[in-house]
Parts: sequence; structure tokens; C-alpha cells
Amino acid sequence: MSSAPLLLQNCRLIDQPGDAPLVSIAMETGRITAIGPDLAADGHEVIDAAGNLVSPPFVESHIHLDSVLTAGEPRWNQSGTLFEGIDIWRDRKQDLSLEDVKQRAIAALKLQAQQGVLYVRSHADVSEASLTALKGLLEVREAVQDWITLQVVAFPQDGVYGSPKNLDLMEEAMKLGADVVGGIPHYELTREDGVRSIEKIFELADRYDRLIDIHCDEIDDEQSRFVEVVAAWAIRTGMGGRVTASHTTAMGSYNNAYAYKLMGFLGRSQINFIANPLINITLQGRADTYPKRRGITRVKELWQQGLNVSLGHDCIQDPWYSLGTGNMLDVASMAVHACHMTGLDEIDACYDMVTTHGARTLHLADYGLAPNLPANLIVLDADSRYEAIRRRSVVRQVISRGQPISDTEPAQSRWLI
Ligand code: 17E
Ligand code: FE2
Repeated sequence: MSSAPLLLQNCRLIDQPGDAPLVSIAMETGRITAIGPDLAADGHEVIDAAGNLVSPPFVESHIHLDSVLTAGEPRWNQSGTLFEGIDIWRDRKQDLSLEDVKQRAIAALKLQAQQGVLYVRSHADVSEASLTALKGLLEVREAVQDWITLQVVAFPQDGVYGSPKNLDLMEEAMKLGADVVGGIPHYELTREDGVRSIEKIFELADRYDRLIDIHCDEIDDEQSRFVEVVAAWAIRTGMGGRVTASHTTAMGSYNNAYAYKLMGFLGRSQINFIANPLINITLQGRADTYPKRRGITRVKELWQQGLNVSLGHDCIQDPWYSLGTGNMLDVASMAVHACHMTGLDEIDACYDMVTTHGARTLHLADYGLAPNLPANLIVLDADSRYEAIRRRSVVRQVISRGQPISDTEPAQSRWLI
């Protein structure tokens, strides 16, 4: 993708105090060349950011692009549970074709990119014999690389040991080029299978030199304690920050004595966490009467412990979550509410969880706003992170690889009486 040199003027940089002077950002051949006041415009196409907030792009650290836009196919999830969702998807995935996967995934990526997401980690179910979901998403990874960066996780939805073929499929997925090894220990047939699935995941990640991102303890069962096993392996292997535990909703149900001990181990392990508050507030708590649990991991406490926590959308209109806009500010807003992150620094942290923290989880080497980095940035109709989340502000401009790829006018209302 070639593009003319670009100058974005009157930028309110996200990492500067609110009263800092506005600056310009110059971009050329896909990279940021300079950031500062009074940059010369000659030879550049000029865009006026008009004092709006300029941020590095949103990072979608957890989504299932293979199942997006299938809600109701072949039937609606009536119980609202994870397990009914898995059963519905098991039926739907028999009908996958490469075209079906690619068309829906690219539609969802465009939806997200228009709302400022330029980095995505997607899970691809690899417990279906033809590996169509994975093959489709690997093709999508290539097809979209000029405007969005996609990582693909080999995710064994039905369990590594749920059926005899699944382990071979995991191995095949690594050979085909999945970026990340996934898992689902709480859905293995037994606790022991869950533990040995984690050992296997670490062994695959070591052998193929890949990152790890495990769906872990996504259940309200306070006895579901696989995150301690993941942390133990991260400590033993030294893989630390290359490892991510996604969902970990059972942590919201652990007793405080156990959680206190666990926090220390998690701190030692330095693993990353991804919470998906939109979906888990609806998916969990389904066996409760009242009071109903929130079913979300301990986002605030993990963050206070200094651990890297990011937030994901998880689903857009699929068997687990029929809603979803693709907007990361919706995700951050739900975290503010459901995780009691209402202090001003906590609201700012929720914004960071859909930007810089996600970048760290994905191991993005060149993320941020600085000269020589790729010219990937967004202009928000807001003057602070707090305003962006409160109003779920429109992303006015999306610039990818130095080229404007989308712009959106905020809606205008007129008072008529
Ligand atoms: N599969 C799973 O195990 N958990 C989820 N939250 C989704 C798919 C969306
Ligand atoms: Fe998920």
C-alpha cells in the first residue's frame, strides 16, 4: 500500500498532560517520521486533528473470528451458557467453508478497524477435522496484512483430549503456522486431563517457538483452579510474559484466602491476563439465583498487583454472545462498571487495557506513537481517556501504515423546541 506523506496537525497526544501544547505528527512510507510543534507541511497531505485525542490504535486481544456473525445459526443460545454455546457451535462448524470463514472474519475486522482497532488476536477452533476455521483465518491474516495485524491462536474448543484426533490437529495447526497455542483445561473431561493438557500446550509452544493463550477457568466453579497450573508452568519454563490466561472467571468466585496466596504466585509468574467483560457478565452466573455473581476475573486486583491485564470483545454475534459492536470502548466501559474501576486512574487503566496492555500481551514489538514506528494511529472525538470511555467517543480518523483508511463524522443532534 503506497501513500503520500501525511501531516496530522493539532494532535492532543494521549500520553501528555491535558494542558500540553498540541503537536503535529509527520508520516511517510508507512512510518512516523517526526512528532513536534510547527512541523513543515510542504509536500504533505494535511489532516487537522482539531485538538482531538490522538492515540495508538486499539488492540483487540481476544476474539473468535471463526464464529463471528453466526448468531442464531443453527439455533439461538437459550440458556445463555458457555456450554450451550459450545454445543451450538459444534453443529455450526460442520458447515464451515473457507469462503464462509473468510467473508465473516473480514467483515468483522473491517467493523473493528473502522472503530480504531489495528491489532487483533483471534482464536481459531482446531477441534474440527478439516481445520477449516484455522486455514480460513490464516488466509485472512495474509489478505488483511496491509491494513490490520492479525495473530491466530490454535484453540482446541472441544478439548485437547476431548477426542483422540484433537492432539494431532493441534500439532497440524502449529505446522500450518498458527502464531499462538491455545487450550481449554476446564472443559477437558477430567481435572487430570486439564492438567496434562497444560503440560502439552507448553511443550508445543516450546517446540514450535510460539506464544501461549489459554482459555482458563471460564466457569463459576470455585474449584476450577487451572490458572495456578498455568502459572506454575510459566515459572518453571521461564516463559512468563509469553503466556496468557484468558477469561479466568472462576477467580471471581475463589475464596479470598486462596486468592491471596494465588496472587503471589501469579506475580512471580508474570503471565498476562485477558478479561472479556461484555460476554462474561452475560455468560456467567447462570446457575445462580440471587445474589448473582458477576462472573468476571479480578481485573482490579490483578492490575493493582502490577500484572498485565488487557480486555477483549471475545464475540460479535455468535453462539455465545448475540450482541457486540466491535467497539473497544464498549469493552472498556463494561470493565469500568462490572469491575468497579471507577477511580480516575482506574478508568484510564481500562483505556490502557484496550491499547498498550493488549500490545504487551500480543508481544507487538513496534506499537506506539514515536518516530520510526509504523504510522498506525487513531483520532478520537474526545480530549481524554476518561471522556473517550464515558461517551464511547467516535473514532474520527483511522490511519494505518501511514494511510487514512476510514473516517467517521460524529452524529449531530439539533434541539427542536
Ligand atoms: N469458546 C469458549 O470456550 N469460550 C468463549 N467465551 C467463547 C468461545 C466465545
Ligand atoms: Fe474466548
